Amino acid sequence: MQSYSCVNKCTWCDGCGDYGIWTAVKRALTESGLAPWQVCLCFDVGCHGNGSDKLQGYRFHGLHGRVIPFAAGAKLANPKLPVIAFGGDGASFSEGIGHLVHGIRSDYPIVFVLHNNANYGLTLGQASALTWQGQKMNTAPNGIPEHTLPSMDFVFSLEPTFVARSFSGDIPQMTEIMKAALKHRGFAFVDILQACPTWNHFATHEYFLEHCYDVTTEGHDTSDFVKARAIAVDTSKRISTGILYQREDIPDFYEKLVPRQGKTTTPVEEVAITDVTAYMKKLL
Ligand SMILES: Cc1ncc(C[n+]2csc(CCOP(=O)(O)OP(=O)(O)O)c2C)c(N)n1
Repeated sequence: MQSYSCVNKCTWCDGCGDYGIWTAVKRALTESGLAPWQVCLCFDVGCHGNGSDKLQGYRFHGLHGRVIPFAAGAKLANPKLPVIAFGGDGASFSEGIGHLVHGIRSDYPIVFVLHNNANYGLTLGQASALTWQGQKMNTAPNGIPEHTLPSMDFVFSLEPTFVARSFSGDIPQMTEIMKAALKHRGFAFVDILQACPTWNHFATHEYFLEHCYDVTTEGHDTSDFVKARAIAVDTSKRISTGILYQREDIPDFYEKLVPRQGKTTTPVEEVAITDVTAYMKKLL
């Protein structure tokens, strides 16, 4: 099969978690039997977004905070196409938080991979909504006064159908999660806790190694919403990773669209040149 490898060199900092995530994405796509011409990869603006030209595939690098709308648009136009959207925590929980809300509640059938380095990396380490309260960051030398946004509680409040978490140092686990997310019926929220050795000196690679545990080793039931939410939210002593919650029994957004019922073609296949002259004449 054609490879996802690309001649362009990565420009991320040494030790950046983006290397691990980028590797897992390529592995997951390859192991899913998908060639680069069979996928659509959508990137937000940020350090992670600079990976958009470091792998093969149909790729789209859009505006900051807007990756979910354009990924969802691509998917709804061509539902046969696997679509992955990549976004940073800065973009996804501030500029683009409205899109995240509606992406989850609408259950658009796409995979969303959160590059969660708990800061605005590309613009040199400002605090994001997910930076731990009190951490000294660029433009916040005394620590930010706001409390940290409880991202997982927020995601669960939107009644998601797939929630998973991993960390950028665990390539095998990220690969398996992404493969499962690609098969998921609706919106798959994949939170990757990402090492950022340049700007994030609190949630480091070593910290994740010490605190993360795989829920499959404890027989976690992924259909248990209450338990999944509880172990996703409480990271005070240890951090649960793996697929935390999944349900496959409800139709996704596209499947629920009344005008699409019974159609065997996709919207892109229905695009045709239409002569509107008669219609325009009627209007004038
Ligand atoms: C609407 C808008 N706001 C702000 C910016 C400036 N900007 C570009 S990248 C970036 C930081 C991105 O941080 P994050 O989304 O967390 O991704 P990371 O770089 O950490 O991967 C910012 C603030 C922009 N380009 N557009």
